Amino acid sequence: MTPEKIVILTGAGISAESGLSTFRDAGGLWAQHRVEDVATPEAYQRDPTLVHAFYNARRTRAAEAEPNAAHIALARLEAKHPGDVLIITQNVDDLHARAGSRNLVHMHGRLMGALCHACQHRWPAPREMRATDPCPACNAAQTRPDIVWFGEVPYGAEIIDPALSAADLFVAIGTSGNVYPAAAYAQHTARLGAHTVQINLEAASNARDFAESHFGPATDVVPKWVE
Ligand code: BV8
Repeated sequence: MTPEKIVILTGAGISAESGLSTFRDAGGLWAQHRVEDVATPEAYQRDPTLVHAFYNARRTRAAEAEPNAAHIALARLEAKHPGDVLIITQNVDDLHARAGSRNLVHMHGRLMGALCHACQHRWPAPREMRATDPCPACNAAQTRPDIVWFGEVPYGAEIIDPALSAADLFVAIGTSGNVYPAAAYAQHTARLGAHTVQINLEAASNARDFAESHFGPATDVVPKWVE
């Protein structure tokens, strides 16, 4: 029998019970900061100090957070079906990796990475990053977090696109379905014949693209779904 190919898309909701803020829930990050001020390349050009303050604070909180039962259950699923499970995360924390997931794409980048805006060299982020930190490769003082901001091209298309095309099962966990291209993956895989499942607190914006829904906290629902 051909093993089932499973693609899992995760969003901020899976890390909420690890203590990390979501974006669009009441009191979420976008209620406290304007996207245009902190999460666009234009914001970085205009006020790099403000942008770094936003990401430095989130990096500190992410470093102090621990993977929860949902991250751990997904790592267990991958261990049970090696080579057949891909996790695509929109999250910039490192909780999936710390839970043990290996077949993992950080499509919106990583808080724990630094990127040179001038030469694209990458290196591990210091806890407190500044634009004036010199690039280890070209010495430019245009250091930024390795994050995909609005208007930039998400990472990992060379892995994501073939995996979506081959998926038998597509599962979205803890994502509101508002940010593209990730929000289009459910419709895309459904049209190609995959079974689509959402696991969330409430119906996502793209709820009509899912054949099956499970509503509840990720730490409760995901381990049960994996078993
Ligand atoms: C691009 C930085 C071109 C990282 C982020 C098509 C139509 C319309 C617009 C567009 C379009 N295509 C592109 C766009 C423009 C734009 C976009 O989507 N705009 C939207 C807002 C209209 N997209 C882009 O600019 C993207 N780039 O498209 O390039 C391209 C593409 C492909 C090929 C060539 C060219 C770049 C997007 C990058 C966005 N970066 N932020 C950071 O600072 O972290 S977005 C931000 O939103 C985060 O990255 C986050 O991951 C992402 C998604 O949010 P969610 O994870 O879903 O979080 P949210 O708070 O919304 O929802 C949480 C959910 O969890 C809720 O449903 C809640 O109920 C649930 N929940 C809460 N607690 C729990 C829970 N569930 C379970 N258990 C719980 N305990």
